[in-house]
Amino acid sequence: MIKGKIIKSLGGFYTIDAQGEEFTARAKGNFRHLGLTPMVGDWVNFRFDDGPGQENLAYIESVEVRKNQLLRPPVANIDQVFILVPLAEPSYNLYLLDLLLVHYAIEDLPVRILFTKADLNPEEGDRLQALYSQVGYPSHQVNLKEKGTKDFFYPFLKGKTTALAGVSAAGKSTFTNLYLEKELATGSVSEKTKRGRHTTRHVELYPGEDLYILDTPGFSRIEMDRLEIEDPRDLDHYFIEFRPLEGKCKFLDCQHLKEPGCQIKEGLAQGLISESRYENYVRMYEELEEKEKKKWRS
Ligand SMILES: Nc1nc2c(ncn2[C@@H]2O[C@H](COP(=O)(O)OP(=O)(O)OP(=O)(O)O)[C@@H](O)[C@H]2O)c(=O)[nH]1
Ligand SMILES: [Mg+2]
Ligand SMILES: [Zn+2]
Repeated sequence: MIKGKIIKSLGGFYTIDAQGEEFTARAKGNFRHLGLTPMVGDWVNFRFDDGPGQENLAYIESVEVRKNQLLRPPVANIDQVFILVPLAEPSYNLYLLDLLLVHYAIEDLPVRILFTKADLNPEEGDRLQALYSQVGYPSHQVNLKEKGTKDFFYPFLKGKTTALAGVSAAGKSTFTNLYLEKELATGSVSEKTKRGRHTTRHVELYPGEDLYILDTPGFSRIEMDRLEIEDPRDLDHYFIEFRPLEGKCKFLDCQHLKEPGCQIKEGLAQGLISESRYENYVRMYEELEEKEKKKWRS
């Protein structure tokens, strides 16, 4: 039996990276009635079918227990997420960034923020890197086309499986390409809109030197249903800079909106909490409330 990692899944065929080589495999029928479908990111054990004419096809015999499992995109065993936020072309959207940060806080995944295309907008790069570092996220501004970028990020990637997230044209495939031998397709915003689609169209895990990177298609819509929160009152916990103030407001059930004696609003007044982060908290809170109301109406 050989152990490897599924890096691609297409029409019932799995591509497995093992011992520096790629193998194509099918899953044994017995998985289906166990309700278990192998997925990208799974560590699996497989063997070759030695029947006549089957020499090159492998069979997955077992799937190892998953450390975690994401739904969108469907992938297992992610160690960390890099959120790529373009500083220009297209211009950034901090609401979307804060939404993603809540999403990954719920998933309990470590996040690093890369403000890309810093060469096109260095002033905003400085401001946003400082803002999100103060919130508590490791943040960088980077020109992905600059020599040195590869070596700079390598220590953060080594030994890990890293998922990339971000809108179309954020630079996810450009970043992935730094660590691969083969070259992935990349494209400018205008090329993308002309063709009306994203350059990357499927989810694939790429093996590099002691690392895996998940390149994903960018999303262009802000999807509130991405948030797996039922009760808007749980939202504050996922704004990580609010956590030290948890339980310190005058009212125990303070939602930090209009209540007196609110420590979050106090922090805002003192400049400890950023205005855009607070505004996005309120906007998310209201959208969650709206979602809840709709649920009761239907
Ligand atoms: N000037 C500049 N251009 C960059 C930088 N990073 C990426 N680009 C360019 O931005 C364009 C989009 O990059 P991609 O890597 O295709 O973006 P993507 O996130 O993979 O996009 P999708 O596959 O559509 O989700 C390409 O033309 C890149 O060459 C950067 O730091 N500076
Ligand atoms: Mg891409
Ligand atoms: Zn409060």
